[in-house]
Amino acid sequence: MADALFTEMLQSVERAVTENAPRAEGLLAPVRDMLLYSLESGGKRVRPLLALLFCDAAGGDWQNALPFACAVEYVHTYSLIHDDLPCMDNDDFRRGRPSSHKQFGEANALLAGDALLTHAFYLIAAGEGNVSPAQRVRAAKELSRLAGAEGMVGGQYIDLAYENKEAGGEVLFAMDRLKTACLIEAACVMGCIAAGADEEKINAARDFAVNLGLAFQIKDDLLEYNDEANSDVKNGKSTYVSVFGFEKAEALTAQFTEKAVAALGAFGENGEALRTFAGKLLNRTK
Ligand code: GRG
Repeated sequence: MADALFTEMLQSVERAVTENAPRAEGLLAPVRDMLLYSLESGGKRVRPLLALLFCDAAGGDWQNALPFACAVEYVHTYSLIHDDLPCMDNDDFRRGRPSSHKQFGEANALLAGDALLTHAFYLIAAGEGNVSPAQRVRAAKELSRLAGAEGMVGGQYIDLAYENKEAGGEVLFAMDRLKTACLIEAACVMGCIAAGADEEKINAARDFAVNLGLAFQIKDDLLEYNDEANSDVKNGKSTYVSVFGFEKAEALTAQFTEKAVAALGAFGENGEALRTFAGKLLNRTK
């Protein structure tokens, strides 16, 4: 049941991510190619799926949340392109292919990220779907705050500040609350906004997202632990595995997932697909 819903949502996200890309033509056609190179390279689409699942759980028509879902995926894609740049994590590969700057040059990769970030807000303002102007404004407010200096960008700042400097558990949690969980929070909350959910459900979605975000990051560290291309090791970064050890990190990811699932009580039976999805993220292999 839930699997059929995930498949349908995923197909819609894949279509919408491509259809909503800027229509750059003529002299600008290479710009569109550059954006699609990163948008269509096999990301898991975790954030857009969360937006759609929360819209559904809050009683909305999830198709209405597609522009918001794409907006979050565009911000996510921009963050990965910029994160891979030589001045940041300096990664030559992303999802098994040359990273954007390796394929198109550094200046173009910078522009590709800028274009995706900007276009995300275009989609929220102008996108299709039966969503009111007030809902669009609220969504833009959430995404700009959670992706910005007090959110994901702030988390990236802490990440860079701790390169070649040991970070303890407290710093890791504070950093990933911002770097990873904030964008997940934006996705969950924007899905609720698209459904016209009340504040109780929006707060429950935040609670879910903060815990799921930390579980997701710890799981990411666990998966990268045995990966030779792992840039955390190369860049001298502390991870949950280096700070807590593999087994404790595994226990932590399960505990945070449990807390996330507990927050879904506010959605009653409608939270079932989200519960299944959280379990899939906990047991993912990539
Ligand atoms: C450059 C402002 C700026 C921020 C960068 C996203 C990010 C912040 C850094 C990338 C490195 C990293 C490990 C970030 C934590 C979030 C995370 C686990 C990203 C990977 O997300 P997935 O697994 O990626 O959803 P896919 O490839 O599936 O889309």
